Parts: sequence; structure tokens; C-alpha cells
Amino acid sequence: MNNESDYTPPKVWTWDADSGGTWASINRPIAGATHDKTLPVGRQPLQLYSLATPNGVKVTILLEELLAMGIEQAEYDAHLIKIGDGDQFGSGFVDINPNSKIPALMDHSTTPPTRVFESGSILLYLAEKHGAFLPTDAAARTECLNWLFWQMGSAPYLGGGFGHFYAYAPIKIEYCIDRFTMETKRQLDVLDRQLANHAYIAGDTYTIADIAIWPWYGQLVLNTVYEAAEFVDAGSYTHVMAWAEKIRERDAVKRGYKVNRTFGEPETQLHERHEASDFDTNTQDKVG
Ligand SMILES: N[C@@H](CCC(=O)N[C@@H](CS)C(=O)NCC(=O)O)C(=O)O
Repeated sequence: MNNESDYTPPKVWTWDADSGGTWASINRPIAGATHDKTLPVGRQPLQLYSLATPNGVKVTILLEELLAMGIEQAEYDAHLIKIGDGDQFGSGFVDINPNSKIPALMDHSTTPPTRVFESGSILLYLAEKHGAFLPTDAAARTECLNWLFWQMGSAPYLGGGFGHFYAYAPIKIEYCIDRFTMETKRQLDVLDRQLANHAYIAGDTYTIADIAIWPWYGQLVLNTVYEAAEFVDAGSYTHVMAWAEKIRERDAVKRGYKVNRTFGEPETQLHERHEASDFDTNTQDKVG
């Protein structure tokens, strides 16, 4: 490994807005809104403001799963938030999520409407509200939440660490790629050992733990994030791979995957979803 570096940290860090990398134009060291913008509100009980990144896809998969069970109260409008254009810093969005990150949800079926941010909180809110994908037995519920919170704590090493330095950073830094590949592979091994003895992450049933974990770790091994499956030797995690393939086959997962998606094949892109028929009529291969 090359240990050379000509960088010495200054006494006090200052913001260099041109530090480079794929997301340099939206990264800032301060919170809050940069501009006034009212968010659109559709006619459905739930208003989702999102983008089809792994964190966004968690919520659209759960909503499609709830709808597939016949739960009409899970009907939603999914509005597109273009994070590359800075939509997450508009005043209306910041009112819902002061952390300026997708996904963000407003539940208009409550008085007053309830704001929900952080994907884990949104999954828990919706699962509790509709009594689905979260076991009611105390021990099984705790095991499901163990894995939900595991995902919330672990995925930043995969996304912000591994994904950033492997796919997005302006230079390939061996130290950073080594450090986060090591941790990502350790996490895949945690999942592989759990899935060796369980059909789903938290036991015998499909829960919000699977819905939280699949968009990150399932997509990593299926090579639909970061194009890194070969690099992390995804095929060696046989139980994770089998689980990821099984979940990919679910109709609700196939639908949720397309919502607020602005990249990939045109037939996989449904920029906004306002009703179920949008999947038949409004994907980019039909309207683009
Ligand atoms: N812990 C948050 C993370 C959300 C997150 O990082 N969202 C990213 C997209 S995956 C985002 O909105 N980034 C925009 C930005 O950082 O300005 C969650 O799970 O909801």
C-alpha cells in the first residue's frame, strides 16, 4: 500500500466547496433550507417525497407490499426529490425532514398530518399502523427490530464508506477502499451466517427487517448498486444470494423498485407514482 500523503490537517477545518467527487455539489457542512419551495400534495392518504436509492426503495417496497395485502390506507403519492439538484434543501422538504435526506413521509390520514423521517422510522411507523410485516409476539418483534436497527447502523459503512470510496470518490484511495471493503464483507458474512439457518433475516417470516436490508445488501450481491458484486466476491455469500434472489421475485418488490427511479432501463423508471395504474401507463418506456 502507498503510505505517501502530502496532506496535513489544518488547526481548524474550513469548507472547500470544490472538494470533488460525484456528490460534491450538494454536500454542505450546514443544515437548513437553501430556498423556499412548497411541496406538492396529492390525493392519497400518504405523501412520500423520495428517490429510488436503497433508502428510498425500502419505503416503496413496504407500501407496495401493504397494498398487495389489500390495505387501502397504504395508498400513496410518491413525489420525486432530485437530490442531485438539491430538492432536499427546499423549505417544504426541510419542514418534514430537518436532516434533508430522502425518504420523507407525511401521513395525511391523521389530524394534524404526521411527519415521518429516517427510513427505519418510516418502516416501523407503517408496519405498526397497518399491523403487518412486524411480528406481534414480543420475542419475534424484538428480533425483527434487532435487524432493522442493525441495518440502520451498518449500511452507512456500505453506502457512505464502501460505496463512496469505491464508486464515487474522485480518486481511488487504497486505504479507504480496504477499510470499508473489510467491513462490508464482514457485514455480508454476518447476514450469510444468519440466513444459513433462517428463511428470512429475522426468522421464518418476511418482515420489515428484510425490507430494510434487501435494498442495500441484496442489491449489492445482485450487482444493482456500485457494480461491485465481483469485487466483494458476492457469489461466495451463498445464503445472502439465495435470499436476495427470492426477494427480488416478489411482485411488490418489483413494483417498489421502480418508484421514483430516474436511472436504469426506461421500463424500470416510474418517476412519480400517484395510483396503481401508473405502473402500466407511466414508466419511462411509455412516456419518455
Ligand atoms: N439514515 C437515513 C439516510 C438517508 C440518506 O442518506 N438519504 C440520501 C439518499 S440515499 C440522501 O437523501 N442524500 C442527500 C444528501 O445527502 O444531501 C435514512 O435511512 O433515511
